[in-house]
Amino acid sequence: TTIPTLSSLYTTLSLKPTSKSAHRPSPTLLTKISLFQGDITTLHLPNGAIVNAANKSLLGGGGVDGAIHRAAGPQLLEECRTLGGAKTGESKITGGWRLPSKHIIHTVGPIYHSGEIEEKASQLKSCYTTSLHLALTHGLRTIAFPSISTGIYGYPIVDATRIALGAVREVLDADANEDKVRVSVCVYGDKDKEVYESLLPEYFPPV
Ligand code: AR6
Repeated sequence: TTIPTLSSLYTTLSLKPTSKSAHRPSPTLLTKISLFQGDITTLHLPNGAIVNAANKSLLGGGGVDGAIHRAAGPQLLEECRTLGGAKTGESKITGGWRLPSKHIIHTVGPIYHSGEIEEKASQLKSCYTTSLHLALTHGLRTIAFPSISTGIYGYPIVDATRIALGAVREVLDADANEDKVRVSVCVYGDKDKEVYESLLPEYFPPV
C-alpha cells in the first residue's frame, strides 16, 4: 500500500464555483485533513456534513450562509425556524435538504470588532469543537468547514486559521477520533488557500 505523502495530504482541489455538478473528494485527500478550494455547497458528503457560518438567528444571511440556503432550498429555512437560534460559539445540526451532503451544521462565529479578543478566540474555537462533536455524536464520516468568521464577521485570516487548525487537531487527537471522522477545510479565496497551505504542516506535521 502507498503511504500518502505530505503533498497528497495537502493538495488543494480546485472546484469550479460555477459547476452545477456535485464533487466527491478523492480517497487520498480524505486522510486526516484535506483542503479544498471552491463552493462548499457543491461538496458531495452523503455520510457527512458541511458547516455553515451562520448568525444567531440561524435564519440565513449573506456569504456562505446565503449560498447554503439558496442551494438547500426553502425546507432548510423551515427546519431552521424550529431551532430557536443559537449563541455565539454554539452549533446546531439540520438535514442537508437539496444539498448533496446529508447534514448541515450551523455554527455562529464571533463578530471580530466587538468585545474582548480572548473571548472572540474562545468562541471561534468553540465553533470548531462543537461542530466536530456534533459530527461525532451523529456518527458522520466527514465534515467540511468554511473559514468561519473571516468574511463579513471580520476575523483576521491568520489568527482564525490557527484557531481552526488547533481546535481540529485537539479534537482529532482525543479518543481515536481521527479514525472516526475526516475533516475538510473548504477555502474560497486564494489568500485563504495560501494561509491554510502555509499553516497546515505546523498543526498536522508529516508522520
Ligand atoms: N463556499 C465556501 N466558502 C464560502 C462561500 C461558499 N459558497 N461563500 C463565501 N465563502 P462569511 P462570516 C467564504 O462572510 O464571516 C452571513 O450573513 C468567505 O469567502 O460567509 O462567519 C451570516 O448570516 C469567507 O472566507 O461568514 C452571518 O451574519 C468564509 O466563507 C455572517 O455572514 C466566511 O465568510 C457570518 O460571517
